[in-house]
Amino acid sequence: MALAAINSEKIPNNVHLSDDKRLQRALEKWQPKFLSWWQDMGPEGFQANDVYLRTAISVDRDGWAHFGHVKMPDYRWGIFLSEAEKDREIGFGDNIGTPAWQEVPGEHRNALKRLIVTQGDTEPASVEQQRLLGQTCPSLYDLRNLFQVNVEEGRHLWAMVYLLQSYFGRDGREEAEGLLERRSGDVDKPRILTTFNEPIADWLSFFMFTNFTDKDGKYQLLSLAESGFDPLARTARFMLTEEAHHMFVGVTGVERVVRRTCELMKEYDTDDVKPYGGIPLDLIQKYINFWYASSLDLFGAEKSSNAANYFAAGLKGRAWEMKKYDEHTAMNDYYDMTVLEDGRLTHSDIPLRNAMNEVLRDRYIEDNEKSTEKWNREVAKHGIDYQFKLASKRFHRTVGIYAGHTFNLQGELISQEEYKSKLDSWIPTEDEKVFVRSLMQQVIEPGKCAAWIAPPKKGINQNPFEFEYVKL
Ligand code: BYC
Ligand code: FE
Ligand code: FE
Repeated sequence: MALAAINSEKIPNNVHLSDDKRLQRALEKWQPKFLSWWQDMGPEGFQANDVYLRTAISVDRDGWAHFGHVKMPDYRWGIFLSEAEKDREIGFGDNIGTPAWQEVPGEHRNALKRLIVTQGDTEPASVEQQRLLGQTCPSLYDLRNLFQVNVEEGRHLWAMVYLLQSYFGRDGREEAEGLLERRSGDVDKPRILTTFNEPIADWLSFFMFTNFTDKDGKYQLLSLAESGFDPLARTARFMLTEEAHHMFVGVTGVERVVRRTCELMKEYDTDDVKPYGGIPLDLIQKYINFWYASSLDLFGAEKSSNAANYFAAGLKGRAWEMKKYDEHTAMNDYYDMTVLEDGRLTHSDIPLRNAMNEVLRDRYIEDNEKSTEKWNREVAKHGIDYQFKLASKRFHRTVGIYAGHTFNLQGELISQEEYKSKLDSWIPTEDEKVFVRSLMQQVIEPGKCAAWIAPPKKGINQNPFEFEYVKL
């Protein structure tokens, strides 16, 4: 029933789009531009193949998604907001207890637009970064997961464009165009945040990205889900539903690489599995170091007046603001921050509102500990003595107070010379990236899997691994 109702609309939605002709026209004008961007910058190849994809069709907790084979350009990118909470109030900051905004408050218009544009920019950026990976997929199952992530990031772009076109008038429409014009990695018109301009040239990087970077997405969306601007909060809440699978792809992807490496280590009784077509554990650790540090940057500066203003205004809260905190003004509290003073590390009490980026980053770090524990359990199962570790949050940063200083993996301040001489042992070198890329040979026979990665323990939506996830 739900599916039939939604399929009758050009743009599936639960926002009564057909009642708002002006908005509907604006979105229908943007739609062909999106499709043309998808053709140019979306996945290379496989656009004419049927892919077993999940499509959001409603916001019902059970039954929000429909699974079936569909050609990617025919994917039904829809607009879905979580159900409205009756009489919702702003839960934090200076406007606490006043009704949540259903329209954009004039004094916060620019700040809100900036948040929405920044969020929106990451979605197409990630599709661009991943566009060539189909050529080297390790299995049909992985190929399908890649495309699933890609179409859903496309839907997340739609979600932000809906907010821009619906609530921000003409400059919202201009920003919506801009989201299709910037390009990941482009020198002249790059994407806004650094991580989204990094190349994702191999599947190990893809799994690192969907684990570490999509998880930044989770935490940013959790904080936007608390927003006093109700349409943004409701949009973010529904996006989180889809996000879980993206991180699943990442964490289990790395786990499968680890499993395969451990099998090879056992079989050949060596740590150096390169000659046998595996990725050594310490090289996996170097990929972790790189993508983790880059994703930590995405939380912004440790001390940020932007973040303080967002919180004060009620635009962006902490993750689980209403569920996990008792005090919601953050006015009289401090954050004990490790800062640099006269060339050494010391402590400083930072007014909590100014430390909101850091508070969110801390929740994110805790979440990541769970991924490394999972990978370490896999290593332990094989009776191998090795542990993955997350580097200090000061290591290899390019944003915030630690940027421009040199720290080792433990977060100790070291000289530039020492840093330079050791960096190659901490993050992947060009040669190592070339090696990893050399392993990436396309495998697209149903039920077959590349040799550098173990097959998954189960398939998608109760289907077996051998299922024809992409019809060739
Ligand atoms: N790269 O005061 P600060 C996702 C800039 S991922 C480059 O700390 P703020 C997804 C910053 O713009 C989630 N520049 O800034 C994942 C500022 O510039 P100006 C994306 C950076 O605003 C995978 C200056 O540095 N969502 O969904 O407090 C696949 C000072 O910084 C970076 C959001 O990000 C950087 N990494 O914090 C697909 C949520 N970081 O003003 C999708 C919306 C900072 O001096 N965005 N700068 O020129 C925000 O909440 C904030 O903009 C940020 C930055 C947390 C990102
Ligand atoms: Fe997303
Ligand atoms: Fe995602």
